[in-house]
Amino acid sequence: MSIPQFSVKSPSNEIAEALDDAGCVVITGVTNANLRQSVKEELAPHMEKARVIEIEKEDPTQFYPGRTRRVAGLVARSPTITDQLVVHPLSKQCCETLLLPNGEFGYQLHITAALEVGPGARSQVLHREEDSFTFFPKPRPNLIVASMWAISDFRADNGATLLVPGSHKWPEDRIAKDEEIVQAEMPAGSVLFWMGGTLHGAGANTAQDWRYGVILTYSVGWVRQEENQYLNIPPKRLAELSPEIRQITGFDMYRGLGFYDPSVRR
Ligand SMILES: O=C(O)CCC(=O)C(=O)O
Repeated sequence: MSIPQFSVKSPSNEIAEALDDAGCVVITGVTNANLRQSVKEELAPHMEKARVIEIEKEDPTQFYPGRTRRVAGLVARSPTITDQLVVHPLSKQCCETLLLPNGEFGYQLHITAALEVGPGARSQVLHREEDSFTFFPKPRPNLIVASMWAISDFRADNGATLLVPGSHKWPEDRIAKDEEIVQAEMPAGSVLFWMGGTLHGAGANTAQDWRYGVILTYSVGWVRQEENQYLNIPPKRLAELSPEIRQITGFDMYRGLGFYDPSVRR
């Protein structure tokens, strides 16, 4: 099975249907060079400080491979990502189609991170975004939609994401064969969506350039978010957010979940 490919002009309901069916889709031509440059500039001071484990010192059992860099807390750190990617119409369409049936009162931002894969990095172990929700037997209900925004080109040799299309519908005991693993090669400006149940991981980088992506994942509004937005978004930044962003980052109630007393928080 391959990854269905679309352009930004394709009808978004067809994109969401293909995502449901194959568990992953690539859409090209979604962001322009100015937006990508703004993302890089806003995150550069944080990326420079991010710890990179040298290959010689890396532990092969670690989830994050050596020679990779990761910066979270993107709502606090990047206005461009917050305003233009977090609530992008394509993401909203995919979440509305695939998450709202399992949580009609809304969905929320689950993880934000900028991910760079450097020359020499090994591939990451294949995993599912929904692996924290062990309560549900596999295949689990749709709980998460994930996106990876290509800030650089994603090529087979520089660590483009590995995916196993269709694996979001697999039973517990099915293991991916090598020939079932494909790579999401896509030019800068594209976005890859995949389902929380789809096996995936960063590819190995055998090239000379760093692969740069921004991962934004979304979950149904009644589960705990993987990234703690209440700590990663300081009050000063929270006060700047639009009602829509505030809601999607999880600061509004989901029915009775998450109620608070405004007189306590100053
Ligand atoms: O970097 C990638 O392509 C995938 C990253 C990923 O799945 C993760 O870090 O959880």
